[in-house]
Amino acid sequence: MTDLLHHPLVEFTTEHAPLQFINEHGQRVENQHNAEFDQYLAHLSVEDLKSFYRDMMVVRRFDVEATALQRQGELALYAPLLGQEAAQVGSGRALATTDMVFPSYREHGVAHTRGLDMTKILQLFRGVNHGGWDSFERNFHMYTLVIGSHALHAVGYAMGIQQDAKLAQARGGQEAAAQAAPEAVMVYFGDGATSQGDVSEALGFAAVNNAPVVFFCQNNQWAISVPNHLQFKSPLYLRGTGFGVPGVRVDGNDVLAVHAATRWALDYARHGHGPVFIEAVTYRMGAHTTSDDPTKYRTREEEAQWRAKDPIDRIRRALEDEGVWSEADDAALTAELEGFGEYVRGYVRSLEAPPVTSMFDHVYGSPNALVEEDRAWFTRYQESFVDGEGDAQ
Ligand SMILES: Cc1ncc(C[n+]2csc(CCOP(=O)(O)OP(=O)(O)O)c2C)c(N)n1
Repeated sequence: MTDLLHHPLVEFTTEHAPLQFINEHGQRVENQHNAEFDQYLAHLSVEDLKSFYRDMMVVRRFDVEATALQRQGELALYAPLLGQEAAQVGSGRALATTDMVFPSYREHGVAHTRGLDMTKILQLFRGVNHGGWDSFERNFHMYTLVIGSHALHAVGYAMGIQQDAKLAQARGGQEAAAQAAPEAVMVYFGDGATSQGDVSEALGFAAVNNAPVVFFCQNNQWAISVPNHLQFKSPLYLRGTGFGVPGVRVDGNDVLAVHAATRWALDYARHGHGPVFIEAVTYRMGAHTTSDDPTKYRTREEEAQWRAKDPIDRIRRALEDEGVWSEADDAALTAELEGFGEYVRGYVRSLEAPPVTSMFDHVYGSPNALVEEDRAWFTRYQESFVDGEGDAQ
């Protein structure tokens, strides 16, 4: 009889082995699987590799600072990305500036690769506004806190790109359309999001419309306290195949493997072949958010196992082994990180709370009588506090 109480973790059999270029000891890996993806790393110079490491270190420093700021009461909440730096930097650095990104709420590293000042994100976590950046300035959409919903937004946007290309062709002829750089969309979500109907609906729509969208799933093993084995029984990278969307599983702690797979997928999507699903196998080393206590649901052994696969140690070891990382590089990076940490702390502490009635300002794009009524009521309510605590200004 089947043991219904036994839920094995999805196993990494050879068949399901993730794409890898650098193993957890920092050693180069060569096999048939990665040989197919080699061409997507050919453009990288030693300086590029060093900058991958540098980006990951900056992102981690940001994470450490933001977590500490939350503990000091400067932020209401923070969602750490500790451990997911390679998944985010490797994939983010594969994007073209013209591509559009739909992140969820943990994509601080991707924001950094887009050239967005990650610190701006902390406006949201301090609670002074709903975002703090312009989605179109860096083609990096607002964070989405409703799990999986933005997969649908991403597909809609990708279909819009297709329609724009058709229009351009109709207006300017074949030549003009061919000259425009083909754009793609990337949507980031976690393993937990794959349990939402929205993600399945998005996959179906993207597939039949051949939409230029890459579904990038960071499988960090946990959806808050719910582990992988309580969410699915078949490897996640195969999730798209039933919809006709090819999938690739990549070692999410290997920045080069992530980079190669994402470049391939974006190329595939932007050249009219349709969507791709990438599963980056990684681990959330920190808490889900600063409100969560992972000691309640996961073991110290599991954490130690993954700590040994730290994505930053791995690339650092590879750079050292190749003799391209010097003491001078180290000194320069340390100084840069110190300055950056100071900047993050100063920026957050300088953020002022807006007037509470500002929450009514952007409900609609044009004046709305009902919203104005609500604003007037709320203002009267605030003024009813005699101790001045409810200052509506
Ligand atoms: C539609 C919806 N349902 C539930 C929640 C509550 N919630 C917030 S985060 C989360 C887990 C998400 O896990 P995962 O998709 O794996 O992403 P991760 O946080 O691990 O990056 C849940 C259930 C939500 N925000 N939205």
